[in-house]
Formats: sequence, structure tokens, C-alpha cells
Amino acid sequence: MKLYHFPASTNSRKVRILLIEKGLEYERIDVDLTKKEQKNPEYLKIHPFGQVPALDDDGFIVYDSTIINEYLEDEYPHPPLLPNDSEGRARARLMEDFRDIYFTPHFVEIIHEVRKPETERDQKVIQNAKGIITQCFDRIERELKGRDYLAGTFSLADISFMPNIALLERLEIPVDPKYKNMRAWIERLKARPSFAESAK
Ligand SMILES: N[C@@H](CCC(=O)N[C@@H](CS)C(=O)NCC(=O)O)C(=O)O
Repeated sequence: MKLYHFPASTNSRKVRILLIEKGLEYERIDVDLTKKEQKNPEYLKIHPFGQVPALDDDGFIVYDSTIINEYLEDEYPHPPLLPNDSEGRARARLMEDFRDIYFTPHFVEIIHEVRKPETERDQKVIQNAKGIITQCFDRIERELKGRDYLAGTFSLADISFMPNIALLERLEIPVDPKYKNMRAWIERLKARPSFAESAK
């Protein structure tokens, strides 16, 4: 199996975490986003939108971190990373969708700004994005009421949030102590070996 990825990309890390959790061997192929390698004609044959990650599983190519992780869950079902029941599975997918569509784009906005020289950063964009991320904490807190993980058992949904959790500290986005469930969940996720290992 070959993973086309960029070490610092959150969506690449999401797939690396899953591969580690499943104990799957894979070859890492770096696509350097800082050199725009993701737009090279050769790479566009692998990922038509010119993004990372993409996976080549013995000649079958799949891209998009959520679809890659679902594919890997189907192909390599042990250990299972989706609940058995349809309600639990739907819950995991809803939370992953929430992460992909409403949560992550605001991290991307901040990263885009902080890469600029300090004098050129638009602080309004940064503060606005941080405000929206913080609003998302309300939903995460609610979903974790009475549960250790977003879908009950550790699942693809939790994995999808792990790269963002790593960024909260780096981007100085505090999680207020009022988010008790969320803070306990963050500690649970950070304690998993895949959290540290996937950062390499
Ligand atoms: N929905 C896609 C989004 C992929 C994505 O946004 N990848 C970013 C890195 S995290 C990327 O390749 N950015 C470079 C670009 O879009 O040119 C997924 O989950 O894989």
C-alpha cells in the first residue's frame, strides 16, 4: 500500500492514524505542498483535484481522507472502527462530516494566515475562524454527553478530529474548562499511541 501524503497536512494525518490503528504496513510518498507538487501532471493522474492524501492499494487508487478511511475499514475490518449498529454508524459519519465541512476549513484559514509574515496577517480572519472553531466545541460537548467517544466506541469519527486536536495548542485555541466532556475526550485521544506516532 502506498500513501501519497504531506507530513503536516491534517487530512494526511487522519489516514496515517487509521493505518497505525489497524497495524497496516504502508509506504509513504511525500507530495510537497510547499512546492505545489500536488499539481504536477503525474500526480493529477492519481488525484484528479491535486490534493493529498491519496492511497494506492495494490493498484486501486482512492482519494479523499474520509473515503480512504471508509475504504480501509471495509477492506481491513479488524480492529473495527465503526460501531456495529446502524445508528452508531450514522452517528460516526455525521460527526466526521461535521469535522470535514464545518470544523476543518477554519483551521485551514488560520494556517493560511499564520504562514504569512506577521505584519501581513489578517487578524480579523484569524479571530473570526477561532470564534467559529470555538462554537463547534458546543456540539462536540453535547455529542459526548454520557459517551467516551463520539459514536460510543472509538471510531473513524474520533480519528478524524485527532489532527485538529493537535493543532488547537499550536494555534493557541484554548478549550474552556466548561467543556468537561470534550477535555476528557481530548486527553483520551492524545493518550493513544497513534496520536504521537502519526505526527512523525
Ligand atoms: N476532502 C479532502 C480535502 C483534502 C485537502 O484539503 N488536502 C489539503 C491538505 S490537508 C491539500 O492537498 N491542499 C493543497 C491543495 O488543495 O492544493 C480530504 O479529506 O482528503
